[in-house]
Amino acid sequence: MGKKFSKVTTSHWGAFNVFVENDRIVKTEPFHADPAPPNISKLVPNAVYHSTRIDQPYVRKGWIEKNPDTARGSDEFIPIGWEDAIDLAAKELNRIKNDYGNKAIYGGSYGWASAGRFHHSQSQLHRFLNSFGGYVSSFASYSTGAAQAIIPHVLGLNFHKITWGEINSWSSIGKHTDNLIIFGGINPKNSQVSMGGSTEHDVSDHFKKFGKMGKNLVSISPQKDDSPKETRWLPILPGTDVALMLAIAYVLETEKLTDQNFLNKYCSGYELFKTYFLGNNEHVAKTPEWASEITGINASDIKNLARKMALGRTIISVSWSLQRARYGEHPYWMACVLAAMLGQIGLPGGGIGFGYGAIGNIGKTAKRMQGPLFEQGTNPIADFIPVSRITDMLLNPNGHYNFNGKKRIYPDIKLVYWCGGNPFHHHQDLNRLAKGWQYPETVIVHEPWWTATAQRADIVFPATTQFERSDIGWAKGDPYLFYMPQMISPVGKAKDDYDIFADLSKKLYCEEKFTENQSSEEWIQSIYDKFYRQSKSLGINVANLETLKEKNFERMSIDLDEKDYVPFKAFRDDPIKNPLGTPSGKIEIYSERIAKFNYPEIPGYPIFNKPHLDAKFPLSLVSPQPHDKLHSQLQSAIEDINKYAVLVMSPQDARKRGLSEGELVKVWNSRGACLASLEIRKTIIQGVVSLATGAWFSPNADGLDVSGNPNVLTADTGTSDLGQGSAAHNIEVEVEKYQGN
Ligand SMILES: Nc1nc2c(c(=O)[nH]1)N[C@H]1C(S)=C(S)[C@@H](COP(=O)(O)OP(=O)(O)OC[C@H]3O[C@@H](n4cnc5c(=O)[nH]c(N)nc54)[C@H](O)[C@@H]3O)O[C@H]1N2
Ligand SMILES: Nc1nc2c(c(=O)[nH]1)N[C@H]1C(S)=C(S)[C@@H](COP(=O)(O)OP(=O)(O)OC[C@H]3O[C@@H](n4cnc5c(=O)[nH]c(N)nc54)[C@H](O)[C@@H]3O)O[C@H]1N2
Ligand SMILES: [Mo]
Repeated sequence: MGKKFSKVTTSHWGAFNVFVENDRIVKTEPFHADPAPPNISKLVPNAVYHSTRIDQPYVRKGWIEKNPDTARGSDEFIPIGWEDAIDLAAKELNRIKNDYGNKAIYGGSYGWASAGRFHHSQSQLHRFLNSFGGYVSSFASYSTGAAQAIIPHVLGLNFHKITWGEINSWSSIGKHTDNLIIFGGINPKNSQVSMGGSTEHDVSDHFKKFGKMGKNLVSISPQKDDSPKETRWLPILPGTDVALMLAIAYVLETEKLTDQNFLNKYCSGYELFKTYFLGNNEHVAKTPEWASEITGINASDIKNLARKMALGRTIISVSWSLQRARYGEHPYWMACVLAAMLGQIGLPGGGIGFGYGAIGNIGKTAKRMQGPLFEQGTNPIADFIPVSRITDMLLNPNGHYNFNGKKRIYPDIKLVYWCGGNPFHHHQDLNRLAKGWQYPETVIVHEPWWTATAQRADIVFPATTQFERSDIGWAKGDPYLFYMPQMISPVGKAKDDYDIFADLSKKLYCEEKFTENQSSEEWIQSIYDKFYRQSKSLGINVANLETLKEKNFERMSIDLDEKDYVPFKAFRDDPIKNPLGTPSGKIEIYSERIAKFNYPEIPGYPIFNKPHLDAKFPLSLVSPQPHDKLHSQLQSAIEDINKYAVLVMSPQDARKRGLSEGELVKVWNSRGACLASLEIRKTIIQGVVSLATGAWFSPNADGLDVSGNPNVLTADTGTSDLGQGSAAHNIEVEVEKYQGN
């Protein structure tokens, strides 16, 4: 590969041109059809050859020497050859299987890895472990754990069916919506990213248009820049949105602005719920004055907002961040209740919307189709954990826990296998994870880079990046199709995940099952052919693989702009013939089923639970997604530009603490401490600080995380016993000037 060329590839943050000279990526340039190309791609040339790339397989010294005085995270690594590494891992997998069974292998392996339909790390690992007899898996995601649990109880359908189906498109909002009431923001910064890629980044453009049309766009969030500048900012303290929503309900009910017909015909339990928010012997009335104290929003602003919402066509948009916090089920449930009170569910441009902006392709109008897929096979082991309960599982083998009405038991895990994720960036309370992580006998990790997780493995396999292999690029909701050509030879001795698993499966006598005697190229051809035939049968014309290889990419004709889909229309038209999948067939404002679970934090209807803030740590920390990268990916290239993570604080809070712009600060609470550089901004509400996710956890000798990872501070509790989702936002902290070197 000595020549000079440029080709297009795609990534989770979209498509870009890659320029190669003498087998080396020299630069990237934006994709011509992307109106707002992310800067993230510019990091690629540095990151791919960065000194943090893993050059060959490694084994942890204390593990191979069976030295109990060593620990993961503070040990040395010994380089070993590929053959020895495969041998070692195969022997270990066999030993664990023989001694404990496959139920002792955790392969949940959460993580985004890279775009590309065949070299999809999760599918690769899961197919391999299925071929080997199975593994303990994980349920739901860090993104939407609580939502996935609560929405089926309230609306009777799978949360993903809303995200990718029962949702108003941007075009429908443009045509029909008067009031877009946004909780937690709709941020073009976040919509840069979508699983598998978003090619035309258009969220800013939609807002420019909506602004010109004079729509009422309200952004209720602790940070002004959570939404585009066309919105009006209503600052709110994190974790208090349900109080605001309850007060809106109070105004709607007491001022007779509810759609009583809708509530009677399509909902169950409103009368019971009313006694909670109107107040009785047991419960205080949820008046605007009551909510004002809690949220920091004026009572008169709350009243005006409620009245305005009842006037025109209204969408209540709730970001995923609101449910990624303790009690995160409630804002989602309460948003459904408010939308039901307004009676616009099932009308064009009305109702609810979850996750606009969180993921670039939400709200796009491209036809939903089945993409090219590398089949994972079936898992003979039924056991799973809610994905973010990993530390609980490792610290409490055979321990009991509640989840969505069931009493469950944690498995006893002896081997952890991770491929394509970075838990030592993404999990909450990393110091606690570091303790749990010592429990298994063996940890195997595939990674291109020496991330915080690779540094805590026993066997480390160096994986190729997406630029070092060919693949197919396709994403839900995106009209583009890519052939992602191999750009460069593998860096160092890296191998594709597929080839690593193929070599392992040979040693483990499950090669037939895993590879079906096909090479990567043959798999790409066969999964593409299947996709090609499926698309044809749906009347969608796509190029065959040979043509796609030549063209590099194509835009499919799958836009549905003209025919705006109206979510929940069938239910609205005939609720008897088309009931919801809830026990009552209706929208459940009160859920008998949830009430029977007997979880104090989530009775049979949505309630406001006070966030547990500690007077010693008066600031509330939010930890949003980074604007300049994807999670923790390309982090080493970022650190070459900005050495420290950035903490955003209000001028009032900075003044109170005598802190100034650009200063190094220590952010801390009872769980940990990290270092960050201070940015003082009027765009954040007083009492709240913001530190983006994505650093590679690096505690120094004093336990201070110098990388600036907010997860040394976050709490490792589930959202509730119902969802057990990750509760990352709204954490109590204090900030002070950093006194060390
Ligand atoms: N405090 C706080 N924490 C959070 C969140 C929050 O809001 N606040 N958000 C959470 C959410 S929503 C998410 S989705 C998670 C994200 O957490 P992760 O998905 O774990 O984050 P990534 O950095 O994308 O991790 C992917 C890893 O895969 C590696 N990789 C890339 N390509 C390949 C490949 O081909 N093969 C292999 N083997 N590896 C590859 C990358 O180098 C990277 O280390 O973080 C969660 N953590
Ligand atoms: N550039 C970039 N984009 C990404 C990603 C990335 O890594 N980089 N990751 C992607 C992934 S995996 C996901 S899941 C999505 C996540 O998308 P979201 O969950 O929507 O995004 P977050 O960035 O976690 O949070 C958005 C904002 O919510 C606000 N917020 C926090 N708590 C509260 C609250 O209690 N009330 C209110 N009203 N607001 C609150 C914070 O100010 C925060 O800035 O983003 C995706 N987009
Ligand atoms: Mo996510």
